[in-house]
Amino acid sequence: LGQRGLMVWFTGLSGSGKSTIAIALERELQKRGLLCRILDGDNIRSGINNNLGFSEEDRIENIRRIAEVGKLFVDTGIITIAAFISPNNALREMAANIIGKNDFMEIYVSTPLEECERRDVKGLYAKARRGEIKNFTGISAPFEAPVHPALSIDTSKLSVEESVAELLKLILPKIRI
Ligand code: GGZ
Repeated sequence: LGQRGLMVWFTGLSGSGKSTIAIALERELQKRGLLCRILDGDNIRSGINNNLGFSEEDRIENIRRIAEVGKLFVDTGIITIAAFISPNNALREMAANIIGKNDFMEIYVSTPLEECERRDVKGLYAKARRGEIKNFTGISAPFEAPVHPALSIDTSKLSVEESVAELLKLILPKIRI
């Protein structure tokens, strides 16, 4: 295959830019002939995890299954990009332990809550403020910032292109065999 597998794990609030950066990163990796795969709400919460909601318990099971599936991809040699809120250190620690810490790179998309709420692309923050969505991360459920992420990306300060350039600097040296 000519590459090593790696889990690039994005954590951050809803609307912080995780998926946007993941897609741009995927494009740049593919341009370099590298095999990669995005795991996100669109392909996980709609399928394998369609029986899960947003209680603490369900978020644990959500992340556990994502990590187990992700491990299969990583062990196949695929650069796997996960974009989930994964709102606390214990959840991300569980994912890292399942995948293996050597193959796990934690990226914090640190865009401030005020900016995520200002964007409110899907109108979810407004709904959460009105009480129409319960346990909404950042509003009525906690988000714990990572302690030692490999990289922090604040999309209110950094463009998508700049963010991807920073990511490539970290990722490319790790996946050469
Ligand atoms: C957080 C929620 C919630 C609640 C629905 N809290 O911006 P989005 O819409 O597309 O991304 C959010 C997504 C979060 O799912 P994750 O699997 O990433 O979360 S976790 O890692 O915590 O399990 C949001 C939508 O689902 N959404 N209700 N209550 N986000």
